Amino acid sequence: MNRLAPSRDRLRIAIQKSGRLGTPARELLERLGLRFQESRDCLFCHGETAPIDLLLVRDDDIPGLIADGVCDLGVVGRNVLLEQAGERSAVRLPPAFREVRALGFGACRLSLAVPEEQEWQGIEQLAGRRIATSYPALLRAWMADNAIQAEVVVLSGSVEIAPRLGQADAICDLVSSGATLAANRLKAVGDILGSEAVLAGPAAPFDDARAELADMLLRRIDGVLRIRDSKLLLFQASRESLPGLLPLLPDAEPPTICAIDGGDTLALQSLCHGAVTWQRLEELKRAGACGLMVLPVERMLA
Ligand code: PRT
Ligand code: ZN
Repeated sequence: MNRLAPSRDRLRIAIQKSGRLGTPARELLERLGLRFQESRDCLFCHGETAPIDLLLVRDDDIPGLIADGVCDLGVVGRNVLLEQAGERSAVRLPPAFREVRALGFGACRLSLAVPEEQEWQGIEQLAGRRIATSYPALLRAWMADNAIQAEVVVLSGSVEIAPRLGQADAICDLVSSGATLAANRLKAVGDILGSEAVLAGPAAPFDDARAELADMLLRRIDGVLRIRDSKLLLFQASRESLPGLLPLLPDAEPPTICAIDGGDTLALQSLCHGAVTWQRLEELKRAGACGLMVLPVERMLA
């Protein structure tokens, strides 16, 4: 049952109110050209630039809000989305949400870790042990896939401290830099999921005006993702140095080339998707490029 009547001609996106994904999700929406009316404690922000409204919530609520039709799309960690999908399937509920796009921020891993001093020979060592986690559905699915029978100790937080408190022999928790594991004298021994922020949507497609709005949003997201780390590289070179230069362009689209100075000198411009480092510029210079310039790409419409 929907708790709020869904508005069929406006799209509603949920993002984390605070926490790790809140700010990057807002920055993404801003880059998509979306602005919202805001008041400080407001959880619902009316869209000013498009019929797309914003809901500010806890990340754990996002999959359920999509399942209930309260919101249409949400930005949430893949770990949360898949955990809740696993919980639904364990009680034989049909799939209600799915990952629509990986968004390239909030990267982390759901990892298994054991005390540093423990010798590690392989995952068989986990058999019969207690593993503490906040992600029981994902852990159980991984255990089933790997034929490991262990006791799952479900904790809602402070998972890393469980081995030292004698609550568990190993843990399964999110890791990004690894500093928290190290601070708790644990070592990662394997990943069960690679995660990042994703755009989540309902399992079934929209059948009203929201379909077009969602398509428009996805086109803009794809444009933003495509140019996220892209740079425009401009330089000049002689015609004969061209074959040596082209392989050095970092993950580049075919360059636009103009002949100048009567044809012997070329002016090149190339959209590079890889990092254009100082080192790479120096390599290009050694291979004959001059007047090298790297420019940020603001918007692109293919
Ligand atoms: O309040 P609300 O319920 O909305 O937020 P929350 O506290 O439940 O979530 P939050 O903001 O901590 O995380 C939101 C999402 O960010 C997660 O679901 C992940 O998808 C993603 N993310 C990315 C992370 C991390 N990196 C991360 N490092 N989420 C949590 N951590 C924690 C981890 O649990 C561990 O305690 O950070 C610690 C480890 O970090 P390192 O850098 O020391 O390895
Ligand atoms: Zn949460």
